[in-house]
Amino acid sequence: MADTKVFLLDGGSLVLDGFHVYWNRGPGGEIRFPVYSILIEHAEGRFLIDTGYDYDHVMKVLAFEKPIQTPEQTIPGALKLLGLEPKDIGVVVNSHFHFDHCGGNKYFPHAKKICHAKEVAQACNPEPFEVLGYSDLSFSAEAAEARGKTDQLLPGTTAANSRFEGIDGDVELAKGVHLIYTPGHAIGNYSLLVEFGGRKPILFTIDAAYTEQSLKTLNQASFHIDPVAGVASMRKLKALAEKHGAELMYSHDMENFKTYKTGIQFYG
Ligand code: 5PN
Ligand code: ZN
Ligand code: ZN
Repeated sequence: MADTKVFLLDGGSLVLDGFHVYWNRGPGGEIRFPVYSILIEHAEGRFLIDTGYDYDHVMKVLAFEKPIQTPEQTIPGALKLLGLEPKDIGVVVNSHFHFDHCGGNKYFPHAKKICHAKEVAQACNPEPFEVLGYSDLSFSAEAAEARGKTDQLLPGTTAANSRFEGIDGDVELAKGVHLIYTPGHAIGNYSLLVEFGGRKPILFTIDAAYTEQSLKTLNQASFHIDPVAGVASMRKLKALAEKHGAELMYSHDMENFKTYKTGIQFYG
């Protein structure tokens, strides 16, 4: 059986204030942070976890986040570095539907799509304080229609080819690839644990903990639906990393990201 490989697709960067990254703690001031997607080459298929942000969407709706994204940092561009095209991806999983995790979904009408069972409904009808987070609706004809934003849909995106299979709780996506239910940041947030034949596991916190500092201090981002659940999810991740002897990797931590393998380098 072929060994599992994990590639990180660099998706560019954004800026937030320190009080958004570190809720009620700060310090304030601009923090530029990375956005990336996770490609898993597995004996059971090619799985893409998240699809980054769409530059034009961010410039139109959240220009204050100052996006920087080269052509190689778009989803098609990052796949091309690996000699791949969107059609080569069989399964797309979204950790949640904040705009910086679903912006490239539009390139995968052919793929099987998976998310938490409550996440599409949340994008269709977000809490008032979640509206900006769930602002890119190009991933789902259903959500775009529910929010009156069908202008965001790429021609060819239909209810049928943007449908999601809903899951709940911890789920083994493929052998040794575990989706870890970590609600709080989003109603249906997932983290990801990947086991390998020849190296220690990697636990991707995704947005349950933006940075190493977030997890260390149990201090989540200011964007969340249930902060108490968010703290419990961070404790769950700490315990899981300990149990598996896993290396922790964070979703939006520039200092750590600079040490991560990207492009043609991989884990596995
Ligand atoms: C990067 C970023 N910026 C704004 C929001 C938001 O309003 O909810 C989630 C989120 C983000 O991840
Ligand atoms: Zn998020
Ligand atoms: Zn995020």
